[in-house]
Amino acid sequence: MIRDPQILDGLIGTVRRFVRDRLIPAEGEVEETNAIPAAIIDEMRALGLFGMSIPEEYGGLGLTMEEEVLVALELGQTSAAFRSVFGTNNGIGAQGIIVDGTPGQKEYWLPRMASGQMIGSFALTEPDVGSDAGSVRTTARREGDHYILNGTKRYITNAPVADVFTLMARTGGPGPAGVSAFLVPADSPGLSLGQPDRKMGQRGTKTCDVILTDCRVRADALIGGAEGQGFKTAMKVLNRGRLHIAAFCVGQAQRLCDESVAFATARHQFGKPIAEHQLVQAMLADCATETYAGRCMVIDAARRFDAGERIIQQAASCKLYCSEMVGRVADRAVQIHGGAGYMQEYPVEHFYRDVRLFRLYEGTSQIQQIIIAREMCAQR
Ligand code: COS
Repeated sequence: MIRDPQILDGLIGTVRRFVRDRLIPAEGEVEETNAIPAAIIDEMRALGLFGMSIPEEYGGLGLTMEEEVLVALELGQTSAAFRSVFGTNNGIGAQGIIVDGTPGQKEYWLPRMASGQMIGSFALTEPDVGSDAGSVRTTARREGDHYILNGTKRYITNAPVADVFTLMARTGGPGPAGVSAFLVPADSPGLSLGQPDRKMGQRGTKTCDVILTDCRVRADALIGGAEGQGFKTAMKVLNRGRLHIAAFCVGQAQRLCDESVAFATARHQFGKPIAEHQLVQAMLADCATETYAGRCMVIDAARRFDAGERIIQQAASCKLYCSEMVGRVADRAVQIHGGAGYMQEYPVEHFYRDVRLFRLYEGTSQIQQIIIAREMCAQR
């Protein structure tokens, strides 16, 4: 659903110019320094990028899913690390509060996240808990007006800079029904951070462990004020997050197509641009076709989301297809560039490493397949 096409066009135009004029030129610096320049983070705040998906009543732009997907298609056209700066505030770090938070939790946290004054992060994964998200081992024990949390959360995006974590911990018996979601301030007594993770790609993105040792949080930190709802909150957050990631993958694929065309038309072999050789044309055509297919499916699923349809299957299909697709596109882009594609002077080199993560986080491809097949069978 697009509320006002003119306003959305204005926003998309602004994001497109920001990506082209500010972010793409800074990609090399981010690769070198493994950090996003502070001036760029300030500009992101000024543009309202931290609060795109936060409702307007809490100071955000209140984008619908379709609008968010269209913006993500633009943001995807530069290094993924830039998105990670504000990605958790729009996505997994804020959506738990938006979908299941109490009015008090919304009023306190959302305006601060929308302005970018505070960073929200999402802490589900643990050293021994990944795909089997319902088996969370971190515990939360009620003690008077507080909960005492113990456990370790792993590979947590934006943990080094976060002000608050949407954190899943066990308050009840085994399985998903025993999991609760908490809003844990980063300065809570007993919370500490691990060393920064050293990753294959997406340089500039900050991740590390979050360690809870008798960490005390107030009882009103429980999202929605009800125990045992945390797994469902996490799943609802991921439904939306998976659509966003899928759209972002399509943006990345589009950039890879553009880089490949630019290279293939400029590079001459056998007396003509390599873009005029049919085997290169085949690779370009496959990239463009798959990118277009991804674009169509994410927009369709986003419209269904906005219409209130159950989109668990579609979100998983989009995440599965688009993350696998951008991997194929990145592989072909490197192939089209030949030896140059292996060199750091060309952006396809780091895009190739960066996009590998999309098949892993917010649910691996195999988890998406399980979700899709389960939904198909449940509908019979
Ligand atoms: N949306 C809404 N509700 C959902 C849901 C979804 N996508 N998936 C499950 N639920 C609900 C179920 O309806 C069920 O509710 P009831 O108890 O009322 O019936 C409840 O949650 C438990 O679901 P289920 O029994 O399916 O739990 P499982 O342990 O079998 O879950 C999967 C399996 C694979 C779906 C889940 O563990 C998962 O998504 N894993 C991947 C986690 C992930 O993405 N990790 C990445 C880290 S975050 S960056």
